[in-house]
Amino acid sequence: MKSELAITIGLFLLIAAVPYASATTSVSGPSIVANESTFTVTVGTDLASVEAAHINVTHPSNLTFETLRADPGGSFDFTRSQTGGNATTGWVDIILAKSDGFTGTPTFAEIDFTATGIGNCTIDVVSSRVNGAADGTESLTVEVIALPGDVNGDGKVNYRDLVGVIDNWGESDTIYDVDGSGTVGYSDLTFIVDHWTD
Ligand SMILES: [Ca+2]
Ligand SMILES: [Ca+2]
Repeated sequence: MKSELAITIGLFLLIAAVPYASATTSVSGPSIVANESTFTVTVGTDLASVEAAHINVTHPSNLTFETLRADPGGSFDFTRSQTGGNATTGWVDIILAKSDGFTGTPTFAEIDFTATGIGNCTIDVVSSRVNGAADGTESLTVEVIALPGDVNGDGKVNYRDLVGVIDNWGESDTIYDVDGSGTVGYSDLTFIVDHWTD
């Protein structure tokens, strides 16, 4: 029994110590969008060789699903997809395959959403199986704001919003970090100028 235990522990340590190739299915897109606007997120993988994939993505109800372009790069021979959901959550399911495999890092899908409610919302790769094995997954959090650059919430983007950025320079407050870079700084000034309303 002792030797069996030693073998078991030894095997466990060996498996734990051996590095394995890990891949991640990711979803990327804008970090901040204006309410009522339509934007695109991209679902991809960093795996360099894909024969078959099955990806399931969910989104909250304050994002309205618009269109799905599965395999936008034409990397696969076989593509099917379905969408569905209920009052609180929608989902997109995609399957892809190629008889002789695809070498490269394919884009699995592009999905268009329209923002229909203010606040943070998360687009989640719930599951991804690539070449028959579970892939790592990531999610994307999008902040839906009433009007991009309107940091004081008066419905206009103007000098007063520039003052808000200047007065909170170097902070990480998401209200004044209008470009979502993580800090309040110069790029927020140019973001406001680019979204100027009066
Ligand atoms: Ca304003
Ligand atoms: Ca910023």
